[in-house]
Amino acid sequence: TTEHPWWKEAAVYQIYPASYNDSNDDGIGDIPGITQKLEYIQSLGVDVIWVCPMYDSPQIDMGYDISDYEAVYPPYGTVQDVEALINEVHSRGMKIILDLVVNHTSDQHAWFKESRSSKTNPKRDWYIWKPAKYDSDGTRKPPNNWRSNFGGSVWEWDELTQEYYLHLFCPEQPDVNWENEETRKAIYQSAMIFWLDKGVDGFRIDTVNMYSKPTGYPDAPIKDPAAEWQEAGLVYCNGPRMDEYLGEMNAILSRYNAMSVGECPFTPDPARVLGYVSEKEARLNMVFQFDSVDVGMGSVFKYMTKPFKYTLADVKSAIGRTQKLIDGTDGWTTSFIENHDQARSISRFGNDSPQWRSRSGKMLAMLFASLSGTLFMYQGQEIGMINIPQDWPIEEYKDVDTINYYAEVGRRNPNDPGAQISAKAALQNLARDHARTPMQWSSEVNAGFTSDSAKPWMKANTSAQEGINVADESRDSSSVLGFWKQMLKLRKTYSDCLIHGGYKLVDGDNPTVFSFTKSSTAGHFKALVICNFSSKESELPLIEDLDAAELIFDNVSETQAGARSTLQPWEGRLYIVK
Ligand code: TEU
Ligand code: CA
Repeated sequence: TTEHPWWKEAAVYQIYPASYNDSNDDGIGDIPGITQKLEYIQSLGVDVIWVCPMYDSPQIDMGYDISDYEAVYPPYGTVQDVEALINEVHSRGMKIILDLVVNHTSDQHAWFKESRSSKTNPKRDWYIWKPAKYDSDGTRKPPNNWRSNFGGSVWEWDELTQEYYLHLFCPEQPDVNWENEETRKAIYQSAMIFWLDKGVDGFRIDTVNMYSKPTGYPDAPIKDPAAEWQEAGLVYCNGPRMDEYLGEMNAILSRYNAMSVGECPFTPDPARVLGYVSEKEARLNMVFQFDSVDVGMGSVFKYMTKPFKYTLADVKSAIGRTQKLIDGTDGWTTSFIENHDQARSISRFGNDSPQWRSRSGKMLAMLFASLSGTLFMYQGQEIGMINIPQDWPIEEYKDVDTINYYAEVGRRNPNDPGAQISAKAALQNLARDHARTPMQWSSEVNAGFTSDSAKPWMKANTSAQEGINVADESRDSSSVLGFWKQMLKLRKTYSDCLIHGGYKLVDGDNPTVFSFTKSSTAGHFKALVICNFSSKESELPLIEDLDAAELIFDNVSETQAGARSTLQPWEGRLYIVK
């Protein structure tokens, strides 16, 4: 057998600290709460945990605004708690990666406080400061028309020093100036080496392609003529010095044999992606491409989905693009459909009605656990968690992106109350909040995330009382949870085709059935996966390989199966073809 680096066959389980497990009943999840659940996590069959930002932070963007890389947000615990978590994970033979957020810091980071204090401060150049532009009538304008990821301009005016600073996300998240070598060294030391020395096994690297900004900061093309600020991701991502910066980071990571997975938005060009993940280029081990999670999103604003529509063909081509990345190349890819920035996959791509949610959740598990690359699962996905109930008022949504978007729609349509109603409908499908409700451990009021009398920071989804919780699903091997465990085992058993194999779409034009094969690298056998993306029966497609295929896994029980030439609603089948 071929030797593979440890991170290729690993299944990674992502944890959102605020919402995982509250060990001291203050309503906020915490690090000791994660440590308490390691036995459960290991029982899933995953190898690595990825912990979302637990660093000290004013929490404007749930910890993606870091005020001190070397401290832990007090409600989550202490540096000692993280050290204990690292040790516990390692003693179980698992690994742990942290979130590395270094495109920006919090505006409360000591570096930014100094930088903004005066134009002559030694750290002035650690962030991106630019003078104003002026209209012919003397109106002050920012340097360009870029829209921030969370709405408004990316430029914030600073009264004290009379300049703008850049923030691709919230104004409280100023972008670091990566052109300054001293700044880069400080980042590497504080955000990376500090934690690598404590034994972490790598990083999920936030917005990894935004560090190098385009020369001259050109305006973005006008996509939305009515808007003041334009979506500019394609302009500011993948700037000219990206490869150089990632080379520097990789030199550090390699010293520790640490893994890296970069978040890579706004990068439609596969050649550019391959440049990041090619083994020879030694930049990143792998990235998260956005093809699959962007399916069904608006092209100007992601929430503009009126009506919320996509076709199975969109799903097929998105998955095809990320799978092709390893086709005859020295690159590596990832398989994922959920994370803390995405609504729940059953609600988006399956059917979350009581009748079909378990079946469609299992089908999605089969699909994504059969794709090549390193597999990433998000907390709650393993029990088939679904979106927030439709009748929750907007006030229950807490994400800054949600709140800003909803307010912006109101501001831009003052005489049209319908605008906010459709904004709410879009958010019901796509808001990041859906991923952030507390993990559902039991059917108790707060889903067992915190005590019944505590007030969780986000309300628990009432689906916990409808059987979607760890306690109930652990007792039932036919649950989504039981299915994921079996699927993760099969993924290892058939790693040659499921993790490393070559992906080939079959019966590509079928509008309701998604079928593909995964050929083992050694070429002896292949896997055939057939998924019915419909709440109706579909005909089993006529696929040549089926003649020699052995059905090894199915999400429909024998009693429900019916005629084998008919696919049941949301049925998923996994065959091995010898
Ligand atoms: O996300 C960056 C990103 O590009 C998006 O997925 C982002 O969520 C979207 O543009 C918002 O509409 C990363 C983190 O995953 C996210 O949680 C942070 O908010 C963001 O970076 C800023 O650090
Ligand atoms: Ca707590």
